[in-house]
Amino acid sequence: MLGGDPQLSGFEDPDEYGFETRAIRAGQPHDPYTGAVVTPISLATTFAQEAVGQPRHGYEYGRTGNPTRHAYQVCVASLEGAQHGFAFASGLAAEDALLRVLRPGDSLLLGDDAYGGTFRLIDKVHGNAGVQTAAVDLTAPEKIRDTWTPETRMVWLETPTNPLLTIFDIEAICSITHELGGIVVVDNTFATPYLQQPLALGADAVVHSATKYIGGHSDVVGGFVATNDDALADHLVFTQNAVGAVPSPFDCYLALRGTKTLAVRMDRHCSNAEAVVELLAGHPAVRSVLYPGLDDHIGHEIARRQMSGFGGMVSFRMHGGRDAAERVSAATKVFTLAESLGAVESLIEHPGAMTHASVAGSALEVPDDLVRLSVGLETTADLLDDLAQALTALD
Ligand code: P1T
Repeated sequence: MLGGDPQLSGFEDPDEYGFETRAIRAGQPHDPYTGAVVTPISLATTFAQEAVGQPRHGYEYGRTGNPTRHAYQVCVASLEGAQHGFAFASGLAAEDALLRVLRPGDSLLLGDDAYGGTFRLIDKVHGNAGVQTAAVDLTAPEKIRDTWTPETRMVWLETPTNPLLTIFDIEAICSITHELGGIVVVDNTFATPYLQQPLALGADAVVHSATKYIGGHSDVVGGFVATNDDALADHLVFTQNAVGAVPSPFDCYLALRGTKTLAVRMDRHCSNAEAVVELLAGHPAVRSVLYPGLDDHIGHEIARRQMSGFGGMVSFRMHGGRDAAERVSAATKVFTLAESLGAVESLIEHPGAMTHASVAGSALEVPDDLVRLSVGLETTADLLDDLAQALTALD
């Protein structure tokens, strides 16, 4: 197998090993000449051929295939329990590659809370190409039947969703969608494969913004698709090469490096988020806290079933409306006011004005008293003190 030759790696069958071992070893053979334990950044854009049309090790041109990208693809595919993995230049590029299976006249059902850029891509780019979209409240999976038309091909969802942290029941949604003859795509960015593996629950494809927890350090933009569907994999191989939205070898190296520590980072993201939730839930300025780990979260039981932890993302609504939400977002010192999520440093933002401005006026519009936190890996007490002082500063 390319990039995973067992003789070179001493790592015969990655699937036998646990998550953390695969994150560190899958697809990453030791260098056959030096024994180097780190996959090199392979910069060559072209590869010498044995004879006309006969590449030596399967590589011919850097857009089509690259050894660093291959190692990263094998590794993250293994973590998602997938036979096939494809890296893209951004999360949206990965999404675009998947959406290109749809033809003009086809229809897509979209969970009614999702990243603003995803909605913009589906609505403005694929919408202009003739794909219809209907937003559906997937907390009631039976609504898929009510909204389904003969043109519907795909259900697309995030869980937990961005930014409302809604939980959708992947297994129930897949079972209804498959019965109706469609496919299900799950954006697993918030949960990561460490906390949730949608393919094992019936999803046909998983998509990631690797810019977030997979990269984990706010220094690489990337996207990923994992699937066990051979026809979808053929479409993705074709699209990755034909459209060319591939990540650079350096980007692949950074994302692969981040992946090695995904498990330990997620454990701390989860425990820091739980501490933050406890502080917010008892604060008089806070109207409600949105976190699937809370007993009274409407999706709590489903989250317990389909996730092994509740994640590092926390949203909350303020009693003081938009003004209070904007003021608290601008008043923290350890939490940085910025878009994005999933990295070592804690971030705070106002989704209505920032990440989700493009859903204003749509079925996906978010409340304007909402604040979103990406809880990072700093000292827990520093995070709590920082939020407490920002909330107190409102008085
Ligand atoms: O930014 P990019 O790598 O292209 O990924 C897009 C994307 C896809 N899916 C989800 C769930 C996302 O959250 C994102 C990007 N989100 C942000 C930048 C944000 O701050 O929410």
